[in-house]
Amino acid sequence: MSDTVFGAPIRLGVTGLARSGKTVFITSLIANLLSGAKLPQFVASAQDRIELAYLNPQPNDTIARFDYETHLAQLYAHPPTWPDNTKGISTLRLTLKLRPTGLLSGLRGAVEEHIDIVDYPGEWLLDLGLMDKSYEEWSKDVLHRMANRSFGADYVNALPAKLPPSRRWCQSHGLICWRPLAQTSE
Ligand SMILES: Nc1nc2c(ncn2[C@@H]2O[C@H](COP(=O)(O)OP(=O)(O)OP(=O)(O)O)[C@@H](O)[C@H]2O)c(=O)[nH]1
Ligand SMILES: [Mg+2]
Repeated sequence: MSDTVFGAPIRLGVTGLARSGKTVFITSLIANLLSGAKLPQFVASAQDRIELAYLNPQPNDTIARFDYETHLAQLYAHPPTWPDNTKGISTLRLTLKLRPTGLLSGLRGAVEEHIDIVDYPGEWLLDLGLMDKSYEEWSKDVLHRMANRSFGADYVNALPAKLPPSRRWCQSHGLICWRPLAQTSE
């Protein structure tokens, strides 16, 4: 962190699949930093350079604020509860006042470093691969992969030659076929 360009906020995206612990981790990280706990893996903390940590208003009002207070209260409640699964993106700005390092550190005052922590629903990760694909391309890829798997081959063989099949055809074969509503043929 001492090597970052001072003044430029750090955007910290916490990533992981759904239910992997992102929201709990972010809540815990913020609580630890605000309470002045020593975090050995965080160099600034291990070197005892954090003079102060505090929450700041967000720079971007169009993105929801990470509801740190509610998540923390849930974890501390009697009985404690885990957060609900995250429905949308949210951010929180944490500001650290850091003692400078280097030769001239004795001459410089503390510097402020903003960290914008981003939380989002883990299931979005699985959707990233869809961003550049049309529905037809995605269907073709899935069916191609299914055909190579023992449990998928029967399903693929049962499908009509013309794809994607109509909802009526799926129902008459006891299959659940999904496609965007706008494109559904009866
Ligand atoms: N024992 C233990 N369980 C945890 C911990 N952190 C998370 N969990 C479990 O993992 C579940 C998911 O945690 P979240 O932080 O909500 O996971 P997430 O990655 O934000 O999930 P999404 O919002 O669905 O993407 C919790 O409901 C707990 O059951 C932890 O530190 N210890
Ligand atoms: Mg979450």
